[in-house]
Amino acid sequence: MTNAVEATLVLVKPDGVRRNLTGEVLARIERKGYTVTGLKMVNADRALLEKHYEEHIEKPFFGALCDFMESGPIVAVRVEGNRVVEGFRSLAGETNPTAARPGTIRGDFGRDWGTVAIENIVHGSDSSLSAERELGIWFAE
Ligand code: RTP
Ligand code: MG
Repeated sequence: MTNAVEATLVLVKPDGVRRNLTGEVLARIERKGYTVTGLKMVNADRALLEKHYEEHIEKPFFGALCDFMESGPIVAVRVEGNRVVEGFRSLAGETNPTAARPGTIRGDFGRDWGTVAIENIVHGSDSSLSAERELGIWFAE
């Protein structure tokens, strides 16, 4: 497991794009030694989000999460590197910006507004299987 070159999906969510943090996120990814191998700006619709967040469809925050993710453009990034799935989750920090440690993207930049859907700047795939599935959704031909 120490040598496993893989790809992950990173999303700069609408709050990150609105706050001009796209470059900051990309810089942290590149400084860590990962390689950006795909990049696009997307206006997500509900159908795309239902595929992406299929594990959350029954959750009480799902509607608010979709409203948030549809509130502006998203920057979708394909990132490659050794153990990058785990590595990017570590760069991102915990889901809730209050709990996320300083030095992580969410810890440094995430604002805890107490909204139903947590606004936390970035998404990162949570396993290499999820990454393959999600890259197929966001980077479909
Ligand atoms: P992500 O999928 O975006 O990388 O974040 P994650 O794995 O850390 O968190 P996940 O549990 O997959 O939740 C997906 C996104 O939904 C919003 N959320 N709100 N109010 C809440 O309890 C709540 N829980 C999740 C966040 O935007 C979270 O990143
Ligand atoms: Mg997740």
